[in-house]
Amino acid sequence: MTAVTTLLTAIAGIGRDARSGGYVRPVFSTAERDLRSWFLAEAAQRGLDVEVDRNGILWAWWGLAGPDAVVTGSHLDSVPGGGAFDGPLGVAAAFGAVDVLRERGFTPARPLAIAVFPEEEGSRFGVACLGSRLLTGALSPDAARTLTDRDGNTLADVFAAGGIDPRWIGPDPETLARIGVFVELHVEQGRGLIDFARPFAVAESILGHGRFKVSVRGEGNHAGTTLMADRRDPVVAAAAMVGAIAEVAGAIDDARATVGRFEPVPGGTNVIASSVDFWIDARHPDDAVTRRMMADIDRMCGDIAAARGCEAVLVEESWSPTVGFDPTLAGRLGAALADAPHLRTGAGHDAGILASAVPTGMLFVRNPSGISHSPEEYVTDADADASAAALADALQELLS
Ligand code: HGY
Ligand code: MN
Ligand code: MN
Repeated sequence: MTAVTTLLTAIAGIGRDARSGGYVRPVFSTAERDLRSWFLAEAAQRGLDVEVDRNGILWAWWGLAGPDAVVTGSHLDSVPGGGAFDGPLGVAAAFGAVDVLRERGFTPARPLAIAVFPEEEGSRFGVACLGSRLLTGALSPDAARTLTDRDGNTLADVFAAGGIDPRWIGPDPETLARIGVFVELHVEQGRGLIDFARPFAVAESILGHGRFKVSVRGEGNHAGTTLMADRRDPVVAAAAMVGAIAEVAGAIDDARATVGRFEPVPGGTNVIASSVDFWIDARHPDDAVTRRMMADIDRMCGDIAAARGCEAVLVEESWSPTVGFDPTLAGRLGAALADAPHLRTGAGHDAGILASAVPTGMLFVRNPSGISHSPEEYVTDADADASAAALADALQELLS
């Protein structure tokens, strides 16, 4: 068996970003395509038959691709400056679990597949879990094809360059029908397992989350010849909005609202910007609360903009409702992993999208830093290597 840490070490150099100290692995970038090649090589080494489906999802099959399959896996793309484990740990542990099951002499009673879903982070095209949304029909192919990245490349062009014909992306009921159950292993992205002092947990639910783009328009001008009183500076308006957004969310129990991307145009030191785009990631366990919070934020941005001679437009880019995982499956996973606590998570996953179509569960692996979407994200070698056996225990329960 190849240790999970060995598998992760083999890809540790791919997509490293000196500026953030983390990883930059956008879908179909050189880095993510190198990771896809790594996946194909590891699958081939295990005699797994690999398919790439119409949406760019990779499937490595142990046994004939067929109905009622047990599917595991995760994603290989990252957020900008992401950690080493968010996504790849679930893929590496899946290969490790296949090795463990084979060493146990176990023969699955039904097909097993390891899946890799593209653009889980939505970091290139703005829609989280894009691949699983296309597969399940949660995202229209026409809408997907016109999405663009920061450089203006359309998803259609990027997928075509990655070998995926954009004419055929979209709902794939035949592929979906093959999935009997999906179980994703993932690094825990909070402090839950630190507080429980346990290595693994079973997921209970995923917090609903929405992504929204705010475009603030003012008047571009010269930084030296324009008096302060004569300005309609969209950066000043947007900065006031960002502070107010944090206060609105801070006043609502369990709500989160984050602005992590803020782009003045044209972005010159001696230039008053003409416009600013920034994005809001908003989350709460109750979708209605998130909707109300965003309505309040929309009104507040409009008022702040008007008070400064600017205009603000807020549009929704991505929405994932709160998901409660299948309790029967969660019970089976819990039985397979002795005394693993059940955890709610604030992080989104493809498992959350697939849950609308098939029984879905997740396993979390302890992250001693409690930090994620950062180079600080961490899993000990012992827990990473043990995650293969933990996933194998869960899969064996489902494959028997
Ligand atoms: O954003 C999230 O919650 C996930 O990491 N994609
Ligand atoms: Mn993530
Ligand atoms: Mn992830």
